[in-house]
Order: sequence, then C-alpha cells, then structure tokens
Amino acid sequence: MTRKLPIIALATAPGKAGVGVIRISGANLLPMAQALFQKSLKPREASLLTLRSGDGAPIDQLIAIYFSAPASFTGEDVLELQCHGGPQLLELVMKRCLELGKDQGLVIAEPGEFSLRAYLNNKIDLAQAEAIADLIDAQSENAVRGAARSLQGTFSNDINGLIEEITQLRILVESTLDFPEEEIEFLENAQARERLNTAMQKLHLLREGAKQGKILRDGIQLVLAGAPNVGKSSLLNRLAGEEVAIVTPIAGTTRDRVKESITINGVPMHLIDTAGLRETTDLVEAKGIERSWESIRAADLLIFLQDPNAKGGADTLAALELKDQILKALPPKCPVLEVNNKSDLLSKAPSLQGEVQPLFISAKTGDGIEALKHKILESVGWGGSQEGAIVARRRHLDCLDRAAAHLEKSQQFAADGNISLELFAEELRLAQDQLGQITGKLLPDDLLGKIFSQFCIGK
Ligand SMILES: Nc1nc2c(ncn2[C@@H]2O[C@H](COP(=O)(O)OP(=O)(O)OP(=O)(O)O)[C@@H](O)[C@H]2O)c(=O)[nH]1
Ligand SMILES: [Mg+2]
Repeated sequence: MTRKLPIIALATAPGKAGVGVIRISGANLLPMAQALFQKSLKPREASLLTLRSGDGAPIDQLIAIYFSAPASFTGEDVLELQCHGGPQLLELVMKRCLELGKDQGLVIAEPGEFSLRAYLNNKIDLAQAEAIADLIDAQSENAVRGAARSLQGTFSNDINGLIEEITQLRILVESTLDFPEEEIEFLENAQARERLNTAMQKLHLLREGAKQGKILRDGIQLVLAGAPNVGKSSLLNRLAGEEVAIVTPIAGTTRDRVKESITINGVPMHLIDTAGLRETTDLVEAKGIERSWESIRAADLLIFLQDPNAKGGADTLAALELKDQILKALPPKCPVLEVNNKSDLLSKAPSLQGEVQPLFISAKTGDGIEALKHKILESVGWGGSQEGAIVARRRHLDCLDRAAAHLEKSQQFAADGNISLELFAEELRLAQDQLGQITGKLLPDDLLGKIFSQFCIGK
C-alpha cells in the first residue's frame, strides 16, 4: 500500500457529465506536465490547454492545475486535469497520460490511494481520511454536516485532547515508579484519581458523541417483527408515508423482506418489514420466516408488534413465547419496543399500569405514530441535538470502548488497598494506544490497508 510511484485515476464518477476530472499524484510531476502540454505550468494557476495524442491530433481542450508539493491534497505534486466528461474521451486522456508518464512509472491508483498518501504525508489523520469517504457516501444532510465536521478535525481534536491528558498523567506516574514507598502519597498529591476521573468523563462524552455519529453515518436497521396479521406491513407503510408493502387481511401476506429507508428527525432509519412468525408447512412462507429470523439477528432496534384485539391477543402464552424467542435471537443490547397496534379497534382505552408503559398505535389511523417515532429515537440513544455532531464508524466505537475498559482497569489499580502504580501506568498506556488508533497513530499496517481499500478509486 505504500508504494512511491506516481498514480493516476479518474476523480469524478464514471459516466457522461459536463466535466470529468483526472488526478495525478507523485514526486516531481513537472516534467510529465511539460511532456503532456509542451508548456511549463505555474503552481495553483488554471491553464486552458490542448492535449494531443502521439500523432499530434487533439484529444481534448482542458483546464490543468498543478499543485506543487507539499501544498496539495496528497502532499506530493498533484496535477489535476479538468476534461470534458465523456467516458471514451477520459479513457483516451488517461491512456495518453500513462504513455507519457511511463518513464516515471505512472500507474493507475488503487482504491483510496490518494487519501492514503495524504494520510502518510500528514496532511490529514486517519479519522479525517475516513471522514472524506463518509462525506462522499453521506446519505442525509445531517450526515454531510457531521462528516464535514469530522473532516475539519473536530473529532480528532477531542481525541488528541484526551490523549494529551492521559499522557500528562502517565508522565507523572512513571516519574514516581522508582519510589514505591511513595505510591499512596503520590496518588493523593498529584490528584491522580481526580484526573483519571476527568479523563473518564471526557471519554464517556466522546463515546456518546461517537455513538450518535455512527447512527448518522450508518443509520439504524429497524426490524418490524411479530405474529402474522398484526399490522407490520401497515406500520411500514405508515412510517414510510407510502404503500411500499402489500397489506391484506390474510395472515401470511408478507413473504420476502420489504425494506424502505426513511429519516426520523433527520436520523436515517432502514425499516425492514418481515414475514409474520408462525409454524407453517408452506414452503415459501417458511423460507420467508427464516429470513425474518435473519433480520432479527442483525437488528439495531426491533419493534415487536402485537394486536391486542386478536384471538389470543398480546398476553397469551403463544405471544409470550414468541417474544421470548425473539429476545433470544436478537444481538446483545439490541433495544426492543413492544407496540400494540390497531388501537382504533379497542372498545375501551387501555388501562396503563406499571413502570413500562406499552405503546398503543393505530397504523390505520396514524394514532400514536408520533409518540412511537419519539420512542424509536429515544431507544437508540439519539440525543436530539445535532449541533456539533460528527460522523463515526464502528471502528472508532470499538477503540473508544476498549480505551474505556483500560481506564476502568487503571482506576481499579489506583483504588485504596490495591495500589499498583506500574499496572496503573500500563493501563493508561493501553488506553492511550486505543485512542491513538482512531487518528491512526500506532495503527498496525494491515489494518491501514484494510481501511483505505474500502474507499473507491480516485479518492
Ligand atoms: N383496524 C385496523 N386494522 C389494521 C391496522 N393495521 C393493520 N390493519 C389491518 O390488519 C390486516 C393485516 O395487516 P398487515 O399490515 O398486512 O399485517 P402484517 O403483520 O404485515 O401481516 P403478515 O404480512 O401476514 O405477517 C389488514 O387487513 C390491515 O388493514 C390498524 O391499525 N387498525
Ligand atoms: Mg405483512
């Protein structure tokens, strides 16, 4: 992944467009630019030029901009060619560039290689490189804003701030390691425990922010499950605001999963309507039900929908058993919302007792849907405020979780009666390593390759 040869790729999407941009990055690109245009280019100046094939015939009239290292996206020399956006034409331009760049070893870029070079040349850190990909892939306005903030370094700055605090604490601890009899005194004098607590609080806030950031980036897989005919497809349609799934009074209408992406208060939700769960001898329905279980096993949030009016309504043994089965199949920590549908058919208002109030809705009339949306956001931990929100990935969350586990351990090693400064310091170091992985310091090489290879070509 870390080759030095100059690279070239189409930076814009393939297909017809007004303009198509080809980007070249490498050390000392001026001779190549000279060969392409028989002209010397001034850095950061747009020049209208004609590119010709070997026999002198014009290929395209284009705008070329040359960025001299290190003042470029990758930190190397970069040549950007803004051509007309025809796929065949761009192909020809690429071919000509590869011909003339052959002596310098010009090769086609691998996915994410431009961003990788920017990262390796310290133009951006790893979280920022990921934010570029997330900005491009963003599927909602909020995700765009969040990715832009991460790209600007909001997330990285917070991480670096926390790393700095832990470093200071480590320096203090490690400087006293040679005087074991002073351990207790040290902890007290240096207010080590208080400082550790502050770091933990900051980490907690970062984790909360990153959790929200992951929701913004990936959305929530919201699975609608329950017995046949309870109104799952009707609820999907109601939430989507259109007739996406077929609804009939026949139990077992939905066979395949029906998916629809919506946003609730700007939060992306991938709704998955499933086949009603029951024993069946029908081969097609049985396959559909197997898919329901697959979706349940991969849910981020599950709505267990019931019909309190149905024969053997919500509190029957069958309903309780079904609920139990679903709870067992769900991923750990996946929240569940128990929702009663068809409230319009209830002859009297439900008596609500106990701490956990079941939700009553009517997919038919829309009654209770706003409250349900509110509950949905609440149960995935959406804080409501998108001000200052960043985008985050599973990778970031995992690092933050592991860092938190190490800080908790270090707290144990600093506890009364169990003081071990060495272990305390070691756990601080491990926590710091995990945080460093987010911005890319201390990241194993194979992981780096894996992250950038998920980018698309030209990024
Ligand atoms: N009165 C009333 N009827 C509803 C409501 N929601 C759904 N129904 C009706 O209940 C029947 C079943 O609805 P569906 O949405 O197909 O139920 P489902 O859970 O998707 O059923 P399967 O796909 O068979 O598992 C249809 O006749 C709907 O019109 C509601 O809130 N009130
Ligand atoms: Mg259905």
